[in-house]
Amino acid sequence: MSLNAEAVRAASSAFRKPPDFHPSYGTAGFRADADLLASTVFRCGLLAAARALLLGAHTGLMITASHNPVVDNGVKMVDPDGGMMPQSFEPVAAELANCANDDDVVAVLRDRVLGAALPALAASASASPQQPQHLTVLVGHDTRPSAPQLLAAALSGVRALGVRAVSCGLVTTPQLHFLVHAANHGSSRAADGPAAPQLQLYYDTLVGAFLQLSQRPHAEDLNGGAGSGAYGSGTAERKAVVLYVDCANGVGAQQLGPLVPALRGVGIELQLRNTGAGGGTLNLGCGADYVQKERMPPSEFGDVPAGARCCSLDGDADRLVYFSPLAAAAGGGGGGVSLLDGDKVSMLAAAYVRDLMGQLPEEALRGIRVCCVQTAYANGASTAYLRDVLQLPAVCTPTGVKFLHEAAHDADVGIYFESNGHGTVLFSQELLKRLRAVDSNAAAKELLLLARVINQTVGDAISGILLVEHILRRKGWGLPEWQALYSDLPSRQVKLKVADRAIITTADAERVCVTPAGLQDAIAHIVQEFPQGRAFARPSGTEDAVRVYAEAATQQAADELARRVAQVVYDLAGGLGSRP
Ligand code: G16
Repeated sequence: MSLNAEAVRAASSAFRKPPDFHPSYGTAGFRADADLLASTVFRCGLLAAARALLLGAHTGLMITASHNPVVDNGVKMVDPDGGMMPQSFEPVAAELANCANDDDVVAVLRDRVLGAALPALAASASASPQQPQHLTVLVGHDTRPSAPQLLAAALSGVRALGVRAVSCGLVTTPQLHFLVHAANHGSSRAADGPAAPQLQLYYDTLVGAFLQLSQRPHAEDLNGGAGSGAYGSGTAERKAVVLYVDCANGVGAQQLGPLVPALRGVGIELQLRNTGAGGGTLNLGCGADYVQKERMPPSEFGDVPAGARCCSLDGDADRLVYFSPLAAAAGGGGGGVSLLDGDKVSMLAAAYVRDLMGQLPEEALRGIRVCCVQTAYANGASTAYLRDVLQLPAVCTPTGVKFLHEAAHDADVGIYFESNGHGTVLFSQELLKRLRAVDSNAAAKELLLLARVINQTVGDAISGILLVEHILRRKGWGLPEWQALYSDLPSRQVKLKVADRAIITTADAERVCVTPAGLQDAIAHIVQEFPQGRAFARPSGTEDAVRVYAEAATQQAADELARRVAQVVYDLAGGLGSRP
């Protein structure tokens, strides 16, 4: 295979980079105002095709800006294993996205992306079935109005390298990750690449395993345990529930459709809200980010009774938080929500998996490591619960699924969730092999089914709903019992604008500011005034903002601590607008 420079140059000329636009590869890929992004998405198409050529396998590209406002868009890159593009490739992705002209695009692609691999690719192309036309880049998108135009740019980029581009249409980000993995593994792998996306396989895998789980008695009962202890009573287990789902006016609404009849059949009634049908705007006054940060019920929840079981997805359905509306104060004031964030999902999953592991025979457990991965945003009470009650090891990484996912892979069971609701539970191949070897043990069987319910490629709100509902049902719990696992420390998150957020750099998994000079000392000085106080500031990798997190013994104190830290950020890092 040789690079057809002329084809790349010609295709690239249709997608010129705006001169003053300097895209950077952030927390989850490129993200910006959609009007600026055509060249970036075209070049990501080139990059996804180049990764397919380099690895001899199918890759993916998702057009989404997830939780951002509807006017933004972005790209998330998917590697053949269904995971994210490795971080080592991010600098060259940024270099390609920032090329000033078509010649530079060709040069970076040839010298920096394909580079030394070009001669090898040329040699293998004649011998191998993995010629460009047999490799596929699967492209998905969310519900943003800018999607069609950016999809065209992505497809053009892929095809400029002679690789097949297949549009999966409207899919969630986790579905696209799943599809890419499926295209490269197992029964759906075709010699000439996937002709059509295999969404049915996604539902069959996750929902099929969930339905099997819901028909099984408690693992503890089957293993001869008391049965009504940790897992609750069989009667409570069968109680029908209504779950109100805030779909953020995003792609999750459509993709949850097949779950509605399937879950109704086992006594779970999904009531979908903010589906887009009511004319609502993506992520505006709704969605997981809104509910988690504002602690308010989303739009279209006015008639949902206080105490109801509710959850909220984000725009591309890779985040999930649960909540319950609180009764409005006398006089009609907004009632707020009782929030069960990503930390609560994580602890619920960790407690459950730990209980199941405790029922496995000794030989299955030898040398097996279970670990929870959190970020600096994890509520201090969740970290204490993990350490003191569950007695599981915890790892703290910087913000971003890419960091947590990697750390979770170091364990045999890696449980990772960000507080904002991104996360999953990863099972190692070694553990799955051991579980298969003892699958007459009911807990082993249940863990094997859980590994199918839980999306193994990336955090997935749909998969998360199935996981949470299964555990709650097993335990015979409602949201209050789940909430009572531990009491969150009061916390507050705020964001502010500064002239250049890149001047804030951090260390120690973002818990310490390195620059600008004096900022960390100022934050530390303020924090010591607050009992149980903890605070940090970090530049967002998805929005033009600096985020400040604070927690303290009371809500009033957490609010005040966040405000004081935001003030020093404003003063020392070039705050814009009015001082917090
Ligand atoms: C993305 C990432 C998440 C991260 C979030 C916020 O979420 O995938 O891992 O927590 O951005 O990042 P930041 O604080 O740097 O803006 P999403 O849902 O927008 O894809």
